Amino acid sequence: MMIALLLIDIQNDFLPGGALAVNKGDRVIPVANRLMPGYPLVVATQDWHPAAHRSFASQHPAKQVGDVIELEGLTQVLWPDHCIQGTDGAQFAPGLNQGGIDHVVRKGTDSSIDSYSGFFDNARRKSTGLQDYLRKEGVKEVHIVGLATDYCVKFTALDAVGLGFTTKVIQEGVRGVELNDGDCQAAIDEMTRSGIEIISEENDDHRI
Ligand code: VGL
Ligand code: ZN
Repeated sequence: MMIALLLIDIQNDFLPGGALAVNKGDRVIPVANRLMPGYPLVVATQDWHPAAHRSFASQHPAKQVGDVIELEGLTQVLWPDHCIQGTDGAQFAPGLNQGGIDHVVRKGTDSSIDSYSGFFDNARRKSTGLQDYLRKEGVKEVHIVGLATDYCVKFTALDAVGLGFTTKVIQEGVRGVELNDGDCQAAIDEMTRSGIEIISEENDDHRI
């Protein structure tokens, strides 16, 4: 049975010192590196925004980071400029074993809409190609690590389970933004309610 490991947005801007730093975000790197050799297929997503992406507070003069606006009819949190295409902040973490990645999916490339999920933009208007790739490879189950628990990990996992993939999130391998207290726990609860299993690295027993 084909299981893929999904590495979500393990990029410099989400690490300590980065533009949209996730607290202890760097802790997911050794977990990802340990897990990778155990999977037949490893897919990494990369947040990959144009410089004038509409999710950036800098594009809305009267607004600040953390403010919430309406964008394309959707609720949108405004972020610091991050993961701009081609910049150092958008590169994968240097400590990540990039030689172990089989396929990269870029998202957030349309300046008018955000894309938290690795599968679709937030309005589900366009797909990134991740689903087609996984189907082509015969993947039935995905295991997820990366950043951030309460945004891109959550929305990728919810889409994966909704698309019919058995979906597990490896708890030591994820860290969240926690814009508001409790956001990460709420994300874990929502994923669990949706049929996603939260497992620990040591119980990840599928290994080939
Ligand atoms: C992310 C906020 C904005 C993430 C990406 O990777 O979780 N969060 N862009
Ligand atoms: Zn982003």
